Amino acid sequence: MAKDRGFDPDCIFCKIVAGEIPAEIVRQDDATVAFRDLDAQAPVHVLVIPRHHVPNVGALASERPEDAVALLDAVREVAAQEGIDEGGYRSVFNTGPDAHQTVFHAHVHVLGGRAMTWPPG
Ligand code: D5M
Repeated sequence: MAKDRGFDPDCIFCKIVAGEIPAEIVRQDDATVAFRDLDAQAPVHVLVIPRHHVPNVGALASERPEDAVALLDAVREVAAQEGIDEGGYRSVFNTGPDAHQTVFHAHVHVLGGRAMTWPPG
């Protein structure tokens, strides 16, 4: 598929959206896909991503605000589905290298199932 603003053939998360590489998908809708993080940092660790390729959540909010809302809605639904909504959960957007962003396709980490500490490292 040709590279366009919505799909980057070199992006691992675009490949998950396209079904080109496997992932344990727990939820999906027209705008988002949610799947388990390969490097889980908590008993529940799900990544929620927009289907459309943008490099980070700020770009998503400015370029596709409707997808940003869908992403937040999906976080709430994943938390309920995973049974972590009552105990509480953390939603993390890493933006840029200093924040330890390693995959430059917008995503939110949804972590739960254990007590979190603050401040984060
Ligand atoms: O988070 C990027 C996250 O993406 C990191 O926690 C590992 C995870 N990851 C990377 N590749 C995969 C695949 N193929 N499946 C599931 N999870 C994956 P960041 O905020 O960029 O550091």
